[in-house]
Amino acid sequence: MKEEDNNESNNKSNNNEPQNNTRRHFLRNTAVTGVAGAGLVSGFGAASLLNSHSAQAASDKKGIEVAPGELDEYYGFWSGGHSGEVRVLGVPSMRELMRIPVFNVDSATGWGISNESRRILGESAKFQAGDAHHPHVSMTDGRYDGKYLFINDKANTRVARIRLDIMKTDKITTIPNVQAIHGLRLQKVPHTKYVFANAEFPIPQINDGRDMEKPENYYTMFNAIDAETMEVAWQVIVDGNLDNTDADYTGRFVASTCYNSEKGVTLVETMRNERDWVVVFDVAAIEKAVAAKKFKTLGDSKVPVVDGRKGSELTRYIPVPKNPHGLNTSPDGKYFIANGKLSPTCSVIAIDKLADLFADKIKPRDTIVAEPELGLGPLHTTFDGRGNAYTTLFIDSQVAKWNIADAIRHYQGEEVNYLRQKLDVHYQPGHNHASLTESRDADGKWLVVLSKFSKDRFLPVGPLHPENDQLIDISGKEMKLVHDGPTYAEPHDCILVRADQINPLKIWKRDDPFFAETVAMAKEDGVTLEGDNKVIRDGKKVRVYMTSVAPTFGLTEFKVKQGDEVTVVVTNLDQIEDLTHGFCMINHGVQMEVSPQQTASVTFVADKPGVYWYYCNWFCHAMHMEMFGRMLVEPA
Ligand code: RUQ
Ligand code: CUA
Ligand code: CA
Repeated sequence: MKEEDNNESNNKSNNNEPQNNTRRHFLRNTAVTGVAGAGLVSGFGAASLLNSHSAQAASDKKGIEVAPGELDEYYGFWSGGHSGEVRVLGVPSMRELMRIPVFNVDSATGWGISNESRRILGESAKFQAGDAHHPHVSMTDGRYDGKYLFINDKANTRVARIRLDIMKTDKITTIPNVQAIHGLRLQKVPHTKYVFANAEFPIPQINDGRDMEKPENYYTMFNAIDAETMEVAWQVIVDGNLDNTDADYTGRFVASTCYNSEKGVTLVETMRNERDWVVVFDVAAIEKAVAAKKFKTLGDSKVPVVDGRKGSELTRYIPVPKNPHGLNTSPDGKYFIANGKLSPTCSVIAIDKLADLFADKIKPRDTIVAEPELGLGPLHTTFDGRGNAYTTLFIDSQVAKWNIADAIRHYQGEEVNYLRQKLDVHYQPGHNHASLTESRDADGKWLVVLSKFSKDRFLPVGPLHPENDQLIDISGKEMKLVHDGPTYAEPHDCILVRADQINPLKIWKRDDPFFAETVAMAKEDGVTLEGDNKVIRDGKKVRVYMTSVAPTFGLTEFKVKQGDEVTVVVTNLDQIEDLTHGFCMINHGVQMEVSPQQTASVTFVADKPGVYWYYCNWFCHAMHMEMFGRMLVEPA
């Protein structure tokens, strides 16, 4: 088989595996037989295991070369999965431009260490881990407006907002009375008023020890967060669980997949039903119910909770096969597409039929206008703006390109082939994402496929392998793989935004709200941050204010007493782009970034007597090594 030849040639340098034991076959066989062996999946026959797909076309470099000094056409924002961060890449070069710490602790910038970051983390600063899945850029009238990027933390049930002018996290909200925010999307029209967030796991309500052995009493909720205040606006109780979500282009409807209609608490139980569902939320009706005070609250939370379980006027449940995963809105605003995962199909829901569904003029399944069969393990679908959809097939390790209009004609009984192409990827793709695909501007140029496994593709780096983010040119008739990009755990998802849609600042503004509380503290101490170098004692608390101008700190020594709680505030007076200083207090686990015109602060206890050097740890000057000072800690 051609495919094995292909893999074998990739294998040569690092192992002698027999041909039929390639990673691709191993994963595909275990994934399918593992499930089918339990007798739970129909339609995944042995024949489909033996299908060979055509060999991967040789990598075609044309079009991705972005020469030194040249800029990329797109910003890509990558989630960092359980690394907890967000990464900024240039596309098509796939060069990593920046990392934005969010739910993690970051040694370089001091995220999770500095006072400014800890204020933003709030109560959840006690967590040093997170699981960031779905990055999405705020929109106005269905187009990216470049203001914010929102992202979920599945691990600790949080939603964060990143300001795209400074590329820093500026708000983090913990969602009450639910567990594991997974699917996250934004209202597209008229603008991003709400961030919609699916809480995945049903739990007892209230979760205080009651009903633990009664999973039938558990439930989960769909959440809307006000994008400006980042407060939870309302929550909707649902049946089953919630996986992924997306919004329409009218502002009225949002749809979420549910893979656990069974309300199972084990894997096997979640696969019992041949169909689960897509739940559609009527945002306008929910807002009306909340305004009319038709809600309850749960526990200490004041968030309005409305009931969207089956029979509610606020939701409709559309049965789809089986354990569906991704939910994607086509950029023409016509369709919600639910990806079947354990079914080889995608279900295409006509959004213009939903008003009739809510008016009870039609039945839930009447909204389905196509259910194309694409291959094994459809997870996520993306679009080129020319009527084609691209669906990742996790088990087949392929991307299937298909035509939506043809799939609809086929569903109506016409003999038409909706499949355009299947392209091998390496291996096990989760999300894929085409340029501008979540907006009206979907331009069909680039497709990023986030492959979960990379065996045989890169130099080996120990048992832990990188993932493989592959870049595919979709501008022509055929998809062409043009680049492999190894990445660290675990880009779940990414979003590609045109470079002109993002407008970052080059140096900080002195009145930036990011450090406004620190500025207010200085004001109370009578300190002018833009010039003063002062030590203020306040009982056992000591505040040390200093400036930094390359290559010196305004204070080259300060004295405290053993046991003092010391807050060091550094203001970078340099006005030159790219002249970042750092502050590191040796043997105190303290360091942070101080970029041009930024004020940053950090608090620690001077618990050991003696001399402690501090130094600048961002390279700033020929005399950067000499940018230091001493903290003298007098014994108690
Ligand atoms: S969904 S597993 Cu993005 Cu595929 Cu989180
Ligand atoms: Cu300042 Cu290095
Ligand atoms: Ca199920």
